[in-house]
Amino acid sequence: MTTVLGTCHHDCPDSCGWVATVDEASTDNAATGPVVVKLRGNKEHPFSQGELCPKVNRFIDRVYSPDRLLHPLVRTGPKGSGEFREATWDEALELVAKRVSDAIETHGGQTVLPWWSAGTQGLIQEGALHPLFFAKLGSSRRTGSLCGVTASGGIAATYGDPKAAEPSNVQHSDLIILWATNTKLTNRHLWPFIEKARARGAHVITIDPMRTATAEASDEVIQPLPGTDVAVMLAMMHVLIREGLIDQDYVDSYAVGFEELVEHVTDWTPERASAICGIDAQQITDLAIRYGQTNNSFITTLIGGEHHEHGAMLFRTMACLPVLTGAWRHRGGGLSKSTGVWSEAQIDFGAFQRPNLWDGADRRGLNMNHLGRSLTELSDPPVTVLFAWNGNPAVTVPNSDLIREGMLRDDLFTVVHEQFMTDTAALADVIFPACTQLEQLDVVPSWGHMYVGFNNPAIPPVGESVSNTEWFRRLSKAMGFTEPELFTSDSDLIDTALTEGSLHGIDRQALERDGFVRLDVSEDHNPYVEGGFATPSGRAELVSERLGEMGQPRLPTFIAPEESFIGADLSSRDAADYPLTLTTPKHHVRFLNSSYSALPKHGPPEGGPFIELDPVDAHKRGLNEGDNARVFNDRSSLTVPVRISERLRPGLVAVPFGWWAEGYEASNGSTANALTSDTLTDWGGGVSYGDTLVEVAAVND
Ligand SMILES: Nc1nc2c(c(=O)[nH]1)N[C@H]1C(S)=C(S)[C@@H](COP(=O)(O)OP(=O)(O)OC[C@H]3O[C@@H](n4cnc5c(=O)[nH]c(N)nc54)[C@H](O)[C@@H]3O)O[C@H]1N2
Ligand SMILES: Nc1nc2c(c(=O)[nH]1)N[C@H]1C(S)=C(S)[C@@H](COP(=O)(O)OP(=O)(O)OC[C@H]3O[C@@H](n4cnc5c(=O)[nH]c(N)nc54)[C@H](O)[C@@H]3O)O[C@H]1N2
Ligand code: SF4
Ligand SMILES: [Mo]
Repeated sequence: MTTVLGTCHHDCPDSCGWVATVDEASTDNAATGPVVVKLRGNKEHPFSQGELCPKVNRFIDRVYSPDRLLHPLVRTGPKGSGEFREATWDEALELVAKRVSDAIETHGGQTVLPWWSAGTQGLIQEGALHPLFFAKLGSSRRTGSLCGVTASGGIAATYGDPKAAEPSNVQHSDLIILWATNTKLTNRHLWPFIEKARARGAHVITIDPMRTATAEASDEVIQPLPGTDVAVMLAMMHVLIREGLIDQDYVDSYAVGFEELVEHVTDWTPERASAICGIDAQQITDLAIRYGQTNNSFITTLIGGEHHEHGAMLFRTMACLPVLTGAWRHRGGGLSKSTGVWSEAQIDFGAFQRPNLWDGADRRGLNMNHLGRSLTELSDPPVTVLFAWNGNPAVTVPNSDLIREGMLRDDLFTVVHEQFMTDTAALADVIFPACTQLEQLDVVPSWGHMYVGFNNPAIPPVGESVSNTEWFRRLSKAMGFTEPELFTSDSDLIDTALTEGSLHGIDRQALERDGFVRLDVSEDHNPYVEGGFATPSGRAELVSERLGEMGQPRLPTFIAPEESFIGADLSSRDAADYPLTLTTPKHHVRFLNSSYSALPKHGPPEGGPFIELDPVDAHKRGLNEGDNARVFNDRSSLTVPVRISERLRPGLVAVPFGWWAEGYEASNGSTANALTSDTLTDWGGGVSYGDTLVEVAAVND
């Protein structure tokens, strides 16, 4: 037996360190060669501290699942029939090279669309080689983001860049606000740091429209309607000013626009906000006073708030709060969000973009959230080749019936690289088998803490699967490309990003030996103790001329999303076709987005998809617990069992996201995201899953 240090690759803030135990001599598994017999958390890892999670505790089941794709597959039946035959790598590559070359000859390079997500968020397996390969093809470019860029863009509007506090600093705080984040589910290894603060008497408030597991574990819960937080924040500002709770010295020294902001929020009384966000004016006043009276108040947030039409504005406004109270001055004070920007400052992600490989011509950008539109609406040129890997867009991207419609086009050639026959893979023409994190080399930058992880492969690739980088090397060879950069080895790719460019002391040897290293940031580092904002003025911008130039409000401003009843006469709700707001949250402890939902020890114990609604809404529609209901809007319709609870409020319903179509009892390919809105966010290129209206009706059969 040997042990191998690695790091979880999932798109999860915790980036846990792990230890794989490998039986070099095992013969009791279908896989040839060494077998991983145990995977546990690395006790030395300072953030995850030896624990993994209910998803990854069973990662070995995933690696050796009988459903794993182990050989290239070529479609034999009609599109979407799921009928494939095994092919050799050579045959499959040759087919792809021919179809791609023909398409480019007919329509030009931009007919090719690459779509990837963060199935692995490792440095090289997510980021390397594909930029070169698609630049060489002259393809369309993937733009936008499913996750994170809107939040970062919002914070950057106020601070100049998205830098905020190290999340574990929460342990030193006396007032913790978990704002639009479900820590206990999505960021579980941060919770012990919150408990540390609590043991010293810290008060924990969760602000979330849904009474989540995190809300249940908090001291106080505030449930605004989704998409209304900016109104709450403006009223908080009003109260902070009225009650003299501004740190005037901090504001005068390190911010711009205070006078204009004071004027702007004069009318934003808690009563006004209350009418929009549906929480008591007194609750908003109490929140503001508690926030203003606590020196080291700490707001923890991640991504939940960005999935709205005005998601960036939410983060831009939130970033003003710790400036106004001067919380940034104090240990345990400030705000934390994803920490990706810290790794980006110390690892040279740009090293993977070699601009010399293409002629510098502009290539059209297509937002990844608009995959369905890109496949069904473009003509100049149409998308006739889709490469999809490292993600499951047929399930995870909004307005997904349109994606399915596009992927069913006979004149579209789709190439997928996957570990499993996902809903996306099932719509492909050619599928290549992908390996898992236990089979590949990588470095894992974290977006939830300050440690960079290393991932040593524990075993060789299972079956004929290959890593993303090896897939691109093989595709480049099949296309007849010869530039040496396209064939860089994994180890050299890592060196490229760690040693070229802007690295500040990430020592690869230490990384490989220990499994992680800390970024060059001290543990008590607080980025804005003495201002130092990255804006042109060097100050936090309560008023932002840059936003004005982008056509956005210069000041924090509440704007109701278009697909909502917010700000509308609520009696109009009764007459509307789609009177209910739908949220489609991450809900299941055994899923990571749509990953794991089809595995037998993960999916079935979660019990299947459902619609959760308030007794008031249920009874209005004659629905009882366990009944089947239809949830529908103009985009799609789903049939799911009813769960009645008081975790939401009247007018707000939830369908958990993550199940593939086969998880629904009756589905012709639709999943929760068939219903969701693909309206883009105000800035940042994200999308507003959370601003979706539906109606729910009993199914009479
Ligand atoms: N178990 C598990 N863990 C995960 C994931 C998973 O799928 N499963 N996914 C990972 C990924 S990719 C990410 S990005 C992170 C996300 O981590 P989080 O941002 O913590 O998670 P979300 O569930 O996206 O959103 C958090 C909460 O925001 C609330 N919310 C939605 N709209 C609003 C609003 O307008 N106002 C307020 N105040 N709250 C709102 C939702 O009800 C939800 O409970 O989690 C990661 N961790
Ligand atoms: N309604 C709704 N929709 C949402 C969200 C929500 O809260 N509600 N959350 C959004 C968020 S925050 C995110 S980040 C996205 C996530 O969306 P996706 O990134 O599409 O997430 P997954 O469904 O986990 O798909 C990852 C896929 O990558 C594959 N994979 C894993 N490792 C590798 C690898 O090394 N190589 C290759 N080729 N494949 C690999 C896995 O098998 C899996 O099928 O979903 C978004 N969609
Ligand atoms: S999914 Fe997240 S919590 Fe689970 S092991 Fe991976 S990094 Fe840790
Ligand atoms: Mo995400």
